[in-house]
Amino acid sequence: MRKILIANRGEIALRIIKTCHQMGIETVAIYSEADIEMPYVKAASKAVCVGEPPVNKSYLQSDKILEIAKSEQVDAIHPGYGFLSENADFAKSTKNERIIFIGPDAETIKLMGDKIVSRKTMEQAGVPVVPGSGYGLKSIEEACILSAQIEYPVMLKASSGGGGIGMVLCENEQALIKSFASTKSRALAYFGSDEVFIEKYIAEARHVEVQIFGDHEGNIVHLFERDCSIQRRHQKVIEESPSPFLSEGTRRKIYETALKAAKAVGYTNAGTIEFIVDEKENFYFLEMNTRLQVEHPVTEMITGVDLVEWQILIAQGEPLPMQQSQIKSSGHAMEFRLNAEDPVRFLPSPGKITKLVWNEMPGIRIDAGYQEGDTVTPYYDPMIAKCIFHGETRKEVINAAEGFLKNLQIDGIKTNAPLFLNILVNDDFVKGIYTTNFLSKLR
Ligand code: MV4
Repeated sequence: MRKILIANRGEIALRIIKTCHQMGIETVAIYSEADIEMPYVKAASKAVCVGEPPVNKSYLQSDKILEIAKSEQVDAIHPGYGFLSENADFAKSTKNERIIFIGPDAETIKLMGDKIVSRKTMEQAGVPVVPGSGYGLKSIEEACILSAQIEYPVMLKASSGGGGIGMVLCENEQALIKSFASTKSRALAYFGSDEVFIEKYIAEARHVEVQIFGDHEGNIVHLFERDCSIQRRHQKVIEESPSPFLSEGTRRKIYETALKAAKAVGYTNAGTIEFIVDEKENFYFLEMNTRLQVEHPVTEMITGVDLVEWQILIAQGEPLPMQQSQIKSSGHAMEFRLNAEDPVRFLPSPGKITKLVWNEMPGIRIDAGYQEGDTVTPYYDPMIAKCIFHGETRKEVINAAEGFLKNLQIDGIKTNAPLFLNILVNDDFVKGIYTTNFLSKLR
């Protein structure tokens, strides 16, 4: 490849540009009118304005982005995460223009985007799924009968949802009846389909995901797991690898299962298989993310692999650069998503970053989308940087993170750094004892 268009913004656009330039590949950035001063725009070989600030007028304008890709004569488009990254139609129209979409093929994106179809596909492949309806519910009566069989609590999920959007926890029949119609109409408004299904709710669980890669010769490898149980309202806050909770036996089994899942669909490029793990270490497939994820640096820190480089090599038809036995996990890594947000009310806090100073040190990686003097606008995700720490042990990583965050200077905007410092001194967190409910209970 000679030239790649990055259909994204902020830290991930900058992250992709860095690898492209290391590989001698030219880059074309796109930017909205609100992003003209952003570091990634300056870092790219060339930048083209894609429209007005709102995402519907800029980063989601697939036709306009394709037009830019064609007129700039790029060989490929890297979609990053969010925006068009899991849009099967976009992947397909890119291919129709004979431009490479850096990701899996459109059919796989579509299959995994339908949570009922992906569940069924995995079940047939012998991958454990959570007990549930397994098909779209026709009526509230059907939902009640099945939920009584499965036993409450249950989760009502939109088949076209994902990532926590369009799902409701129902503790009993009354709650299910109350949520049924509103969940359906919300799903229709958000995703264009009102299909919903139910699953037994796995309580006090861990959210563990396995990074996998597939090439066009049918080889699949895993790059270990990430524990993403520390979330608030389905927004991940901290991710780490290895998971402090999994036993070696379960860990081996979860990798094998992830490989089985990826092989079942002939997966190519980077993907993540999400599992929910209960107290007894039973694990179940939840969904597959067909993109590079926000938390990919955790995997890069423990393996030394450049995931974006692998994505580009595979997209241009090369085999996986390493066999499974050559991929090693070393030490421990933890990522903190630094957001422009009010630490008390958890609401976005846009504004001008008047000061942004941190201490560079070995074992610390900062993937920032902004520099001192930049403005965080209200149009996009409020994440300003990812702080990733790597060390020999989990304890070492926790100490490094605490030292770093105490000395981090940010003025002009509020951030969630105080929340991180709270978490880092929490006994249960330090012991590695936490579930998806951790933040809702933290005081
Ligand atoms: C679940 C679950 C428990 N049981 N499904 C959230 C993200 C999406 N990928 C799937 N998610 C979940 N699905 C069943 N059947 C738990 C989660 C979940 C979660 C739920 C509530 C609060 C925080 C959570 C964090 C991670 C996963």
